[in-house]
This record gives sequence, structure tokens and C-alpha cells, in this order.
Amino acid sequence: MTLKDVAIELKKHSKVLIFCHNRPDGDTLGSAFALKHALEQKEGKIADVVCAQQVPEKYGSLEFIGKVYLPTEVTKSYDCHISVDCASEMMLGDSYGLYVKNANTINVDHHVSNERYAKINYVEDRASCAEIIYGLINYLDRDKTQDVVNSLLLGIVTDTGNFMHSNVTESTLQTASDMVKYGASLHKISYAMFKNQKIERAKLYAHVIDGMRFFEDGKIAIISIFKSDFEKFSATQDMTEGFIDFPLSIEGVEVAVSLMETKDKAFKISLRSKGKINVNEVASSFGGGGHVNASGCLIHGFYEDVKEKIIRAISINF
Ligand SMILES: [Mn+2]
Repeated sequence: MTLKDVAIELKKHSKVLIFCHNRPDGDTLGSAFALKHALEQKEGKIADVVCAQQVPEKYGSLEFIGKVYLPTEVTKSYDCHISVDCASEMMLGDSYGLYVKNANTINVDHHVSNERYAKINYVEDRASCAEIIYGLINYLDRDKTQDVVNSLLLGIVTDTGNFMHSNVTESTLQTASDMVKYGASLHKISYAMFKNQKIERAKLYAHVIDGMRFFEDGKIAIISIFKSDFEKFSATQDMTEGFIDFPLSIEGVEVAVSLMETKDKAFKISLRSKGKINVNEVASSFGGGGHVNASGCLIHGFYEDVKEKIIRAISINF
């Protein structure tokens, strides 16, 4: 299956439902809206976007990110269901049931761990899913409107940490350069994503960083976020995006870990590596996955036990 084949398949359908992953980020949203804006350029074509969870407030200032339906709000039927930036069925969360209701499922993604859960699967190792969507839009032969290029640039900017992660390649920069050439606002997007935050987030961040602890001679840094912290600072879970960059930025730290209590005795684990340790393998051993340098999983149990388990799983690699 080539990307061109995916474009040919998409062209057959006039009503397309685009699926984002749980805890939606700039890449899944940007990829989805770039595709929506491109598909709807043709008369009579409809493309809607659905996500199992609410879109974080910080995307509200970006006018090219439009209405995102919750699975329960979807009443129409569509000819085709396509997921973007979703490595597994699990990442679709509560929208998975809706996703598989259609026989024509497509999965376009950039995670090497992708589980090929759709009828048509297209996976390419890129810094962002948005870069693949750019190729797809070219095969669809649609205009690179402001909405399209801004959406794509949002995906690239967020998944590369504003072009600072090791996943950035010449082709990433080339695609970003094309977006700017066609009128995308790099400054506006970067500012909204990295230089603007709610006071509630800032206070939660200060508290979480204060509680940071080091293990294995400073090679592992762990931050922990508890349900009570969200109440204390009137903050929401989606505000923790980016917290993990700080522990990873510390000299000597090889792996940064974020333990977030999502339910009683359930912790969402995020892992980041500077490159020596493959955290995709660590996350996979707990049923999760992702990339070599960024991955995640869910572990049930008491906080101290969960913390011990994850430290052990990482330290066997040192
Ligand atoms: Mn992504």
C-alpha cells in the first residue's frame, strides 16, 4: 500500500470521518484538520473530525482548528473512517467502537510501533504525522490553503518540540519551509504552543517540579502528578503536556518519567529518553508503546509499587 493508493481510496468517498487520538495533541489535530480542509475543497465532500476527549483550551486561539466531535455527538454516517497519528486501537480510546463500525477503515501514522489495526494501513517513520498528510494532500491534488498549511505546520511544530527533538530531518525542515512559503504563521503557532499558558498550569508546574526525584545516580528523573494536585490548582490533565521536558533537560539524566494518577491506583506513564535507552521497549513491556525516545503506558497499582516497577524496567538497560 503506497501513499498514492491511500489518496486513490480517499477520493472514492464523499463523506469521511477523521479520528484523532486520546489526549489530542497538535500533531493529531493538525493532521486531521489539514486533511479535512483539503478534502472539503471539492464540491459535495464532507469531512468531520472526532476525538474521544475534549480538545485542550490552548488550541482555541488557532482558527484553523475547528469543531471536534465527541463520539457520542456523531449522528451522521460516513463512507470512510480514517485515523491519523494513532498507533493503536487503544489510542483511539472511546472512539474505537465508532471507528470499527465502518468497514472502510484507514490508518495513517508515523509511530514505528503502529499495530496496523485498520483495513488499509500506511505507516512511515517521520517526525510528525503531518509530514505524511502533506504527501497525501499532494496526491489528492488539493490546494495548499492557509488552513491546510497552518494545520500541517502545527503538527510539525508540536511533535518536534519546536524543531528541537532528535527526530527532525532535512525533510521535516523542507516540509516546514514549504508551509511557510505557502503562508503558514510559524510565529503565531509556536507562540500559542510554547510561550503562552494559563496561570493554573504554571502553578501546577511549579509544584510538580518541586516534587521531582532522581534515581540510579541521577540517570532517571521522575515527576509525579496526583489527582489531588489538579483539584488544588484548579488545573486539568491536558495542562501537563510538556512538563516532562524539564526533567529531561537536566545534565546526567538519561530518562525522564512522568507518573500521572488518572484514576484510583492507575497511573499514566510518559517516558522520554535522550537516546541511550529505548523507552519504546520499556513501555512495550507494560503493554504501551511509542517511539524510541518518547513512549507511554498505563500501569495499575499503588504509587510506590508503580514507581519501583518503572525504575526497575528502565535500570536493567543501564
Ligand atoms: Mn504525532
